[in-house]
Amino acid sequence: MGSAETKPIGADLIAELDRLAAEFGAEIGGLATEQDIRAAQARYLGKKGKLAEPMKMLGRLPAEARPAVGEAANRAKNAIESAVTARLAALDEAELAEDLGRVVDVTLPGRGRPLGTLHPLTLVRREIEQIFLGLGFEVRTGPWIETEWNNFDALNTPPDHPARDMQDTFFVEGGRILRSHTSPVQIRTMLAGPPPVRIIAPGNVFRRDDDATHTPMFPQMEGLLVDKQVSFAELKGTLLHFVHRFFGPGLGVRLRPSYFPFTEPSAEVDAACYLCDGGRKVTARTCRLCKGSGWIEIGGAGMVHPNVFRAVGYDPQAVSGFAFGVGLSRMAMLKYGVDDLRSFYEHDVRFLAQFR
Ligand code: 2NM
Repeated sequence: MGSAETKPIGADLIAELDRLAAEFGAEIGGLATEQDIRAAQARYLGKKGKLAEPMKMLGRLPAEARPAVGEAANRAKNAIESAVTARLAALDEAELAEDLGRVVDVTLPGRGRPLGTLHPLTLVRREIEQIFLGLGFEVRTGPWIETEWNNFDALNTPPDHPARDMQDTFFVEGGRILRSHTSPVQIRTMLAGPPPVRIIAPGNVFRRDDDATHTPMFPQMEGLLVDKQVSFAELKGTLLHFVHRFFGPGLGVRLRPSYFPFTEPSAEVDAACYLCDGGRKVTARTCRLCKGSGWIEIGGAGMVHPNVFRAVGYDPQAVSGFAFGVGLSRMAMLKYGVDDLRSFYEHDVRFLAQFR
């Protein structure tokens, strides 16, 4: 009969198993992802995979044929599994090699870490503090929430004064108010000890104003000097020194008669416009800063009213003193050429970064 009858039982199965292992080996070389490799593995070794049928037939063989076929089955399974492991390892290596081969330019500059800046109002406050510290003044601060007495009564400001109206001042619980100027710091300082007094009081103050040129909170700086025989000339000399240090040497200071309840006489303080110097540098008529007047209002000042001294227990016959106040936002606008007050409170970093 034919040669097939002389072949040992199971030889066809062994050949089929070896053929499947070889077929898998050829297929896996073309697979490039772990997902594809696992899918191929399942197509051969899975429950309904290509090796399932020969394995089923193994069980039906006579006992003496099983060892050889079983060995072939194990050989095929092992071959497929090692091919999977080897192919996955090769893919890993290729990926690593690609990463290592990528060019890294170690000479590129590092990514910058943006630095913060001091707020322009802080810069102006510190600069003015330094000027007055140089004249022997001390820096004093006090609370924002004040008594009406410290903010008004002690400052010769009568109960019917319009500043004491709800329209102008913030009233808070317990009969207290938000201070409308830093003068209560001067009152506290005088109450705390005898003359001489040389202080400046920087800090935020509050008024019921909110429009293009007024914010309900704004920073102020007031000054007070009390001693024997303090004169108006010393007030003007102090303001002149301050303006020269802050805006530039040689600029004039002009005092215009005015009225404050807590000083007598009182004055509005103008500095000569530092852009046109009172019209001497460019045509005063065209100066954008002072609008051609040649002068810029920077604050108020005066000789401390005797009633203020009486309120704090100082003898107005024995001592005299001067006081002044400036708005720090106005000083910052003039110094840095800022044209809109609201820039100081919007916290736009493009604005703030210009003051580093
Ligand atoms: C100003 C203008 C004029 C002032 C007066 C006092 C005190 F407490 F001594 F009476 N402190 N500050 C004063 C005087 C403030 O600001 C425009």
